[in-house]
Amino acid sequence: MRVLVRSIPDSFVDAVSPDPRRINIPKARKQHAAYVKGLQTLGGEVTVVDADEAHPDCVFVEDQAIVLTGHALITRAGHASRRGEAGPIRDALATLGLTIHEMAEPATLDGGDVLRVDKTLYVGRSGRTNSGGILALMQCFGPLGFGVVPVDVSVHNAQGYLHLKSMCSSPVDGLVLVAPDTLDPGRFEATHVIVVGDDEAHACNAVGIGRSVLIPGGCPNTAAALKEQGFGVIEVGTSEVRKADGALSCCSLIFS
Ligand code: CIR
Repeated sequence: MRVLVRSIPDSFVDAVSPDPRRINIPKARKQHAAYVKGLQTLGGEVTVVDADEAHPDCVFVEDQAIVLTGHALITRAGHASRRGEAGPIRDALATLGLTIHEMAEPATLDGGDVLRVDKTLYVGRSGRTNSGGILALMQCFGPLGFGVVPVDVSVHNAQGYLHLKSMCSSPVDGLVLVAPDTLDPGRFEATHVIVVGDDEAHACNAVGIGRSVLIPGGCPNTAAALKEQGFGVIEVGTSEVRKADGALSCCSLIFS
């Protein structure tokens, strides 16, 4: 699997956050390095894009592109301060051989609102992703065989969930993780659907390769549930990205 990540700038302390808390930059970089190492351990071939001091949130590359079956849809981020992050991501993806597609104003979409489960793309209609962004997603990936299913995330935005994938993720094929009291887990057709515990809600956002998953450290019940269902588990610290409303999936684009 290919993995694209971006380094953390010193300006990460100024990342967009509804609840600004002091980010420890050396600790954030250490956690990021462990994340990258975890994905390499699982066989990921990692490309690192340089940090951009002018864009404090640039580590969150997931929001900048949807990458599937050799095609990359470069998004137009929902938060204006993040729109300048896209150029180097587009260039890196083009260099890796992907066919590039783009969306135009007034469309907005954050990759954190797009959950792929097999050939279905669930897309959150959120404070970041609008109808134009959803239409652009349909126009790009519909002809490539994907169904697009909008999900209203606005009510969950009010609960503090920024994106659709703040509440759920599908770190590897056949597995969906869901935060408690959010989405109906029954709506996802996957062999393994796990609703994580109340005190581990943030473990609903995970990444993985093959049959192994990276989850936030300190979530023993989620780790046990995954292991019980046959998945390998690597725990990584997420305290610093969480201060910026981020999670594990936000920090990479993973594609074959
Ligand atoms: C933002 O507000 O845009 C960033 N501080 C957090 C983005 C997190 N991205 C993601 O969940 N995909």
